[in-house]
Amino acid sequence: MAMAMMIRNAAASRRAMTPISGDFGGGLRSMSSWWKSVEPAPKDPILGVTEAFLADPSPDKVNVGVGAYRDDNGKPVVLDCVREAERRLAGSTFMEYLPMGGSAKMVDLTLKLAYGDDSEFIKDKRIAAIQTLSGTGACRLFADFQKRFCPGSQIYIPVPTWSNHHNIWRDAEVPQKTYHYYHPETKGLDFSALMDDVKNAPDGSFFLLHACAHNPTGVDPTEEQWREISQLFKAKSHFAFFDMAYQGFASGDPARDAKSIRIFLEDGHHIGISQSYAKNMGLYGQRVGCLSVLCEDAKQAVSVKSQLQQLARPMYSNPPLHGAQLVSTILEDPELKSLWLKEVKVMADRIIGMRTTLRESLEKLGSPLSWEHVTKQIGMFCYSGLTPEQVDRLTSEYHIYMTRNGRISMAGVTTGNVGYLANAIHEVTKSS
Ligand code: KET
Repeated sequence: MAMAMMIRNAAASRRAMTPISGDFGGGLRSMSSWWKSVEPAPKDPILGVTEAFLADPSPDKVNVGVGAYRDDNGKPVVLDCVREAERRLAGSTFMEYLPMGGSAKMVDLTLKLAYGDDSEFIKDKRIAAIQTLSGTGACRLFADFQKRFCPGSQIYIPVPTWSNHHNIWRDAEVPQKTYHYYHPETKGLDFSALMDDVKNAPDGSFFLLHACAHNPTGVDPTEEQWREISQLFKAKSHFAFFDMAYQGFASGDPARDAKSIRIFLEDGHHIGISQSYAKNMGLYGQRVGCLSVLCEDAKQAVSVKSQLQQLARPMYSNPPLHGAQLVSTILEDPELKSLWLKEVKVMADRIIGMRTTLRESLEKLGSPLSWEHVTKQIGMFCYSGLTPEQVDRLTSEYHIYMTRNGRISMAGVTTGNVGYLANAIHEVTKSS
């Protein structure tokens, strides 16, 4: 179902992007006809939900669409460590351009979170890394890099995945293949099908992996399964590109959430990583993240970094300053860093608590369905199993907004709305 939707969306996007044909050679043309054949683009399956939510005047409305953390009063959160960093930066008059690769300090501190504080790869300068426009920018830059330097290659993407992954590699003109990931009946990982797809892909293929807190399913491989995946990748000489947008949101501990990456590093893979501070530092609109590629040696890393910068230069020249300053201020001060780690844990724990309450509420209402997966899944999202039609009813009858694939952003569930949400879910599912 979700796959069919994705394919329909992709087809609609292609239609909407059909270029204008006509005489562009200086021939006569009325001014009004320039964009005549431009059709409205299809709504984004995630950000379009926020637009619809904002347009709804109902006082009961609930937004569990976009993956953005809210406190228990449903309010956006600015972390205390960020407030303190803001205070320390207040009055800073440095407004110069950052280099094309962004803040070297921020990048170094960010690499430690992914590769480990004592990583030999960092010490040996084997990692080519630049600051990016958050996680989306990191994925896109990698996709462009892949296209430029491995022009015939394709990318294997899990089913399902974050919808924007498809747009990113499509716009970078890298052909996409999919691999099995989620098993709708067990609502868990389809490990054997995943391994078959990894095995059957041509040697040396590119794979996109969610490092932790898989979006939208909330289902991650176990540590043992990651080890098996890594071994098979090795046997097949595949390239692993990790999208790590939720480091800290799976377990509450960023180091633990990097386990998949550390396993691949132990096994000697040369991986790529996208990191984002949108969620785990609440810096959504600051657009701060990092792209890194582990290279064979320091010399290769210099070349790769220079090429990443070369891709950034004509696109946005250099990344924004303020978010990078905030991240550096927090991570370079041990006290602020430990405050951040505490706050990440508080966010993760609130979500875990809401999972329990949502499941219990549905059970108390006498739901005939099993809601075990609500508490089994991890990270920001619950892949509820609601059908697109049931989601439509939730929106039209209860003003509850979520993506049509049934994904609930648990970060938007609060003590105040969980009962209302459970009741509405029960109403639309009880006869199924
Ligand atoms: N990767 C994944 C897996 C992801 O879920 C997101 C954001 C990103 C990357 C990019 O985040 P950035 O803000 O560029 O660092 N996901 C949420 C928001 C969105 O769709 O843009 C979401 O799924 O709701």
